[in-house]
Amino acid sequence: MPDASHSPAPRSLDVAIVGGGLAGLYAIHRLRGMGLSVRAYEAGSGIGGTWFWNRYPGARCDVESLEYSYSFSDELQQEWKWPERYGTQPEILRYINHVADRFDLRRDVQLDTRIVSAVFDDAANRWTLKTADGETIEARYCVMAAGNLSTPRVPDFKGLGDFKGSWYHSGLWPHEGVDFGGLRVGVIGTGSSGVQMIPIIARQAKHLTVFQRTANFSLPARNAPMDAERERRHKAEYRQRRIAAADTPFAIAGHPKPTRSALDVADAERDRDYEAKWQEGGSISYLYSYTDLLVNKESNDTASEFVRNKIRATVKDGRTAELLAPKDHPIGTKRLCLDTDYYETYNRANVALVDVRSDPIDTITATGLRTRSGQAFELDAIVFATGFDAMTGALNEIDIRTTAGAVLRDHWAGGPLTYLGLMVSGFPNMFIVTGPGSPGVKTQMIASIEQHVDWIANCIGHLRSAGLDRIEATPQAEQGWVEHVNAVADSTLYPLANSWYVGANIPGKPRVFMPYVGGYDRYKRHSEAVAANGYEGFILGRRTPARQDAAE
Ligand code: N01
Repeated sequence: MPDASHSPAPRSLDVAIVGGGLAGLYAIHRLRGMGLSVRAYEAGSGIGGTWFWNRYPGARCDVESLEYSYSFSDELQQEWKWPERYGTQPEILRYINHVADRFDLRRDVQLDTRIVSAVFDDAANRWTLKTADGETIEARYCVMAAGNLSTPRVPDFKGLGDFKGSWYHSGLWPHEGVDFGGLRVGVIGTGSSGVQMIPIIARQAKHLTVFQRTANFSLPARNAPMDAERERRHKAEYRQRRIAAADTPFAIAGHPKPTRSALDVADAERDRDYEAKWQEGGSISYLYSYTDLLVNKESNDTASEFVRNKIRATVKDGRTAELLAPKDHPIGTKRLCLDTDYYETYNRANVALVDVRSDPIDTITATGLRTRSGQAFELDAIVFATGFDAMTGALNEIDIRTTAGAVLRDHWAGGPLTYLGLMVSGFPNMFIVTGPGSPGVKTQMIASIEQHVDWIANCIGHLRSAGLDRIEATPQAEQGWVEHVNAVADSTLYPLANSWYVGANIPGKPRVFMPYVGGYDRYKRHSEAVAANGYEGFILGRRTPARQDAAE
């Protein structure tokens, strides 16, 4: 009989993967294909990460479906049919589940399992992970694929516990959906999530009040059913298009590189250019109108003012239009939203916009909320579209440390430090997929995920073939990369915005520019050159005696 007083021996893996979203699933596929034992641990009760959690009304990707998909299998990209120009959340989740089945990934995903700690034993050269349920996992390498926007944040308003109605966060949406019919609803937040859900909730609710702290630029998505001819042409050129995409800053093909400054063009011609992009829909094409929209404030002003004028022309109430017209940041420096009828929604009789910049929300009451000046709003339901503890939240939630005394939360206390967004000095054999310092969130995310996972897989393959089992970023390389990431950001207009890119949405979070905005193409070339040059900036070694390795 088994002895119940003994807990089972820890599972022993080559690679433990944290997260079962797009990154974790591709990591399983790629690393398992090298003959490694891998397993992904996913907190949700289903795979899909972002697309599993963010089920709010109107949730869809704002990168076109034919681009926002895996490229690693030509059969997969040829056979999958996207019904619309932009994928809805249910459609993308269906796609992810199809990929998991098609490549037999599920057997290496453990659902409903939250990793709470990861400790690297310096002498044994192994990671030990613990789950919230007390399970222990040991692994030579750890791949953090926990997502950049996976730690939902509800602001610290007083009184939320007293609220008698229902409340929701965009990133923790009930699976059964929410019926807002006949209700007085308040939406707090006007980022990408708020902008997508507001038009739909407005159509369902008796009354909708939008509480806006910062007006955001939004462009029309111009979503439509997939055009059969367009799909056929795209699929016929898929491989070439993926190669072309890898040579662009956003990892998205099909947008001719601009050649002129916005200031080199006469006003009327510039307006015609912006109008054409406005009609075409999509954010990349608009930001690609001229070479310097993200680096020259004067050029950017022309693009920002064009959109402000569109808002003024759309929203009938002048005061509401001015409130909706962003003036505190250049267009594109906060994540540019894409919408369907967002500004038009404010012409509805049942929709009101409240400026909570000048009069912030103070208290959630039993029957609604109250602002600092004492203005009260009666609400039956509150939706927090208030964002995430971006880029660092998911990893800081895990107690990551080493027996040599390094603690990730301490190492990152002044802001995240990484080398290439892939590794952290002092934390050997721990890789991050699209972490801080990576271009991931500023690109077609799946392209960056595939590039990072391929880099990690090649790195582990290199270690194995060289008889090595340990890799660590040097503090000097990490410092150099962080300085470079900041210098690149400082050469652009991005730092002018209070965005989640700098952690501005989280009170007390150190203000550090986190994504690498030098472009996917530049990053890919650089990170691959680092590997080709013998992993410059990393220390590679061997810790495990050959005998022990053979026994594993
Ligand atoms: O979150 P956000 P999100 N009082 O942080 C406001 C991706 N995404 O979930 O700007 C009042 O952008 C906050 O105001 P401010 C995409 O990368 C993609 O919308 O901080 N308001 C802001 O308006 C995106 O960027 C897709 O002043 C408060 C809003 O809440 C990222 O996810 C769709 C507040 C938060 O906006 C995050 O988007 C959805 C307070 N105390 C998301 N605290 C697509 O692909 C915060 N706010 C389409």
